[in-house]
Amino acid sequence: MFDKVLIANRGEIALRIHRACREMGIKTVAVHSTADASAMNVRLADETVCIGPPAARDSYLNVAAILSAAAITGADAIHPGLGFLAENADFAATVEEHGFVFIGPRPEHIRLMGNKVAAKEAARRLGIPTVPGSNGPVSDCSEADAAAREIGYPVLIKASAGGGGRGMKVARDAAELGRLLPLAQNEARSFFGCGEVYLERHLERPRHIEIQVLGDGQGDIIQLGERDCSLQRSHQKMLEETPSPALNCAERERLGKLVVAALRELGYENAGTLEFLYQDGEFFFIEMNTRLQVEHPITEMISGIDIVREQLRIAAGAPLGYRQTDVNICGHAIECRINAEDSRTFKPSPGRVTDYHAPGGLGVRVDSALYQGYEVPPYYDSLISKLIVHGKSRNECLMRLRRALDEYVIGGIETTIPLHQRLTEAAEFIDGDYDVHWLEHFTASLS
Ligand code: MV4
Repeated sequence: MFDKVLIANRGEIALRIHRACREMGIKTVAVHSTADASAMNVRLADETVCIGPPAARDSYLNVAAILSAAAITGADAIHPGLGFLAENADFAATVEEHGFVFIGPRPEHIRLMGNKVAAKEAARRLGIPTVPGSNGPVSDCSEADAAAREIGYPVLIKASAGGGGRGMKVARDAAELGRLLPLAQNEARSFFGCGEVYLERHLERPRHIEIQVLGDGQGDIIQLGERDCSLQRSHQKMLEETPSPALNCAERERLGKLVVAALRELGYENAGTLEFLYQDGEFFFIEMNTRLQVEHPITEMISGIDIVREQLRIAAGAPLGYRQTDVNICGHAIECRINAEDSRTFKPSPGRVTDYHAPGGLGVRVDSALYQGYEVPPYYDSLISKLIVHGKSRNECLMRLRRALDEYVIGGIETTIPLHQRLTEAAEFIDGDYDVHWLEHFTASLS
């Protein structure tokens, strides 16, 4: 096992990775910007290196500074966490070229899944159902309209280099497609540095279902069940749950088997998540994330498997700690993402945390780097805490979640806790009856 790991991230996820390392007897190096000098993950780390000023491009995205910090401290491996450099194939390759282990998938798999057209093509080849679409990029209006007539209107224009919903456009007929195609190409070029776009049939009321996998790189793959991430606002997830209230056992088993067979053939290594749209009993692959995800704790709660520990073991060349038959899914788990934002306007609310009391008790987990007196910096995303609750049934989980939200005190800044409290009282959420658009309407109806 590694002696020392450099954690190239910040906030709650850096602390999450530190905790896994500490439990395994691995020393940690925290790299941080000047804005994060007093962060909890920095305080707890064995060694710390300041890698630059607050702006992420000068610190958390500064590859030369991160590699220097790894060399100076004698780290064996680098965990990229999520966001920042986690899905940058060139970074993964550079880390390895400098003699450090990259704790994540191989660069070629990161690169493959980073291009959404190539990812869909690979999925199709591996027997995973995808959304009917143009099967490749479209470059001009006549080519696009021909593809759209095959697919059937309405169609969705997506960027090949995109993901996460940025720059998507719905076209309901040929005229609208002709108008939106050049716009989408220009936006894709300016957002992602690549103007390539493709078309998909537009699913009107899908749910977002994703499945967590772990691979050893030798063809051994396990899946840890699905997460329902349909509750999003402006393409930001707010609450995730597992199992999905929408799936039955047969559908769940079909999806799990499909995914394991495909990734076995790919020889996938480390943690990954396949994203699907689910509508009318059908799954359609849209993207794969080649990294640890924010919402990984709900899967840990129902499986009892420490996903970050498995990532470290796999990267160190150990076999998977579990076979598929060892994976026992138990109960229900929900995660609320708590942001430093006004719960009505969603305006960021950085500043000093004057009072802090985290909830506890049976089935309650808080993944957060907050503490009383901490100053939430204004430079990064506003996720400050994840409240994760586990129960034997969905109903027990919901009751426990309401109780834990009521106990949680974060004073001095605005947070989205009040929104989560209202959400847990909404009939549609209680009934599990929601699609990817529902939360948008719900939050609009409150203000
Ligand atoms: C779609 C879709 C409907 N039809 N693709 C948005 C984020 C990106 N990962 C995929 N997204 C969507 N793709 C087809 N063919 C609807 C969405 C979508 C969505 C998906 C997941 C979660 C929230 C969403 C909110 C709006 C739209």
